[in-house]
Amino acid sequence: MQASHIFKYSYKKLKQRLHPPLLRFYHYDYALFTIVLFIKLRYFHQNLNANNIDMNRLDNIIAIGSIILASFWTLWLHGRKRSVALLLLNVLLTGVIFADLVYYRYFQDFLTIPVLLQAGQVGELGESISTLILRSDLWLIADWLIGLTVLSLMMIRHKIRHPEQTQNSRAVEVNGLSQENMASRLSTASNNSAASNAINTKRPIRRLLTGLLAFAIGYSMTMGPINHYKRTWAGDLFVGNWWTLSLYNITGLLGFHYYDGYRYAKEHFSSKPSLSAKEHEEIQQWFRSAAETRAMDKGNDTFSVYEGSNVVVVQVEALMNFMIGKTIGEEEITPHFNSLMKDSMYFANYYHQTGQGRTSDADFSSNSSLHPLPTGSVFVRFPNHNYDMLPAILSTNGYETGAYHAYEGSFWNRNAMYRAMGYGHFYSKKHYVMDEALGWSLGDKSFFRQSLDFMTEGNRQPFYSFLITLTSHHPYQLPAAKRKLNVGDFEGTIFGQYLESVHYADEALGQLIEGMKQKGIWDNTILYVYGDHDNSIKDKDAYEKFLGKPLSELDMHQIMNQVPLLIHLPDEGQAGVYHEPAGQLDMAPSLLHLLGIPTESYYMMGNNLFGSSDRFVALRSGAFTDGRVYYIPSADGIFNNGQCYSLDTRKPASLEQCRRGNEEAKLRLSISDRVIQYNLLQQYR
Ligand code: GP9
Ligand code: MN
Repeated sequence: MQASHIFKYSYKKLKQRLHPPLLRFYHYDYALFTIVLFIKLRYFHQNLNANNIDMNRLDNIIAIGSIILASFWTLWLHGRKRSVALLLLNVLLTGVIFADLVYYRYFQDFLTIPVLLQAGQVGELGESISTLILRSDLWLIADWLIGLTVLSLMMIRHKIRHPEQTQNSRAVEVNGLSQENMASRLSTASNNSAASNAINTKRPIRRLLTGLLAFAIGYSMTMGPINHYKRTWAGDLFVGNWWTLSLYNITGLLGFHYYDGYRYAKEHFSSKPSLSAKEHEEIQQWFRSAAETRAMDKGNDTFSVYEGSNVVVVQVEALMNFMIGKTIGEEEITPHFNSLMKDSMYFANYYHQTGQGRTSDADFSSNSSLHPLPTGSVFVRFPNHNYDMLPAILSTNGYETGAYHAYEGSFWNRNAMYRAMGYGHFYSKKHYVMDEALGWSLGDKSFFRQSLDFMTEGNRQPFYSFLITLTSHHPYQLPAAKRKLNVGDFEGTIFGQYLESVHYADEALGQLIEGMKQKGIWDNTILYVYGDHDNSIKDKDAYEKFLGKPLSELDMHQIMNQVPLLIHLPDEGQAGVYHEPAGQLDMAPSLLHLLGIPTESYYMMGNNLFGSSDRFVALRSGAFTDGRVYYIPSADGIFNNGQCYSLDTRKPASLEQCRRGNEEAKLRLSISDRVIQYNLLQQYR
């Protein structure tokens, strides 16, 4: 007898047994499915070993709600069809849970649609897959094993009890009778009560209502607690900081996947008005003229002077410009940076151009020479769109490329984004030995030492290494043993702690330079060091006290938006202080210029710091400077409500002097936004 017939028969038998007098609930299979999936989600959670993430009562409710949301539609199906649908759904969801678990063990991240669409990201698991699957994972399919055993036992028992039916079934198969005939024979064996149940459960309206009711219950169980979290402590989580784990902490695993699907659909399929031919032309024209300007710079004597040099970029967490070269008491805050300045190019008016994506925005802008987005982070929202990225360009020019950051690889979606950016390697927290636990993760000193070992391993040169430090991260609390700066009156304040953290990061930078010299790469490496963004301390009094003078609106705005940039060239060429405005978008075209890699075919918006054209720096807020004026927009975004300053007098100037610059800043920001959101480079290249 065929297994399907046995299944059909056993199903009816089971239903008869479970039916009166015990319960009058027709959906045992549905209840069983929900319980089993819930247990699997709990198993998944326990296996994450994710610090600080508990599954409390509300999270359990969300988990059950999200299972119901995945399965409510099966209640629209009748009897056996429903059971089969639930079985298939069980297999599918178990597959999702298992895939996430394995992926998490490697990347400390969950699978998302962009990751699945990105070739290679999952493939990276290849070699280590066997170490990522544990024997205990068999628990995830324990229900399948039990189910199969029960079914087999039923088949055997049926064969023993009804050998004649088995014979009949063979005869039927031989005679070619349809399965429906077989089913009707078996159903004659059912009793009247089962038949009446079948009539009941066949009622379509009743099934429709049951399904809808389940949907409503599932939706409330899922969204009720999530909305509660959003109202209380997780307000911004769905807007700004999109970190997979923090989202999971709120939504649970299935909820996370629903959200990922919703987010992907919203970004990619929601009807954005399509761009007109005129808009396309305007955008392309802008890039053409920027490329022509850069092409002229090829005649400058700095072009290609450092061809083939290694490049080490250090993006220092929250390193601001206002305390560079300054002392507190008699002590310099950044003695190593200050001493390196003597042999380097120091850009005294360099701006961070970040938005909500903070560190990830600084990284994105510097490497792509495009502006970050007005909301969220490009790393998370559009990791798979096309950009002209410095690591990818350098790797096609024969460079070994690596990103180095001793924190969770999933933070800011770095695992996915760094692959998309064309890095050959991403060294994240799991690659480092935690021999200097400090703040969020590994201290910068050990981070630099180990990163240097990684990048010089095997002597594969030239290399491009992008390092992101972390110790000087908000709230800047160093343990007493690491605090070496006497911050005087600032002792015990967050501003004082910030100075101490920067002092530590500066010492680490000094050790990196020493390490580079010891490894013999100092003389053939361009070192490019800058701060990622401000320190989030907006207390004007603290800055006035530190700098010993009253600060105007213009002073304060520049303080909060300027980060230092230092470029050390292999032969100490071009050393000096540069006052022209510059910004993070300028990194890629400037480095490519020094390396002699033409940039005309690239869609880049930044200045070439080695070019001769006028500078223009637009900040994400819409503020801008061209070195002559500085415009600070008002919160309402209305041009006339903003303030135009003259940088000569440092006094307010007439708005007219800022009007054209304001239009240019808005144009650049909107061109950049459209390039990113519409994936324009895919069309233009
Ligand atoms: C952590 C680092 C810090 O990985 O990116 O991010 P931030 O909070 O500065 O954006
Ligand atoms: Mn940062």
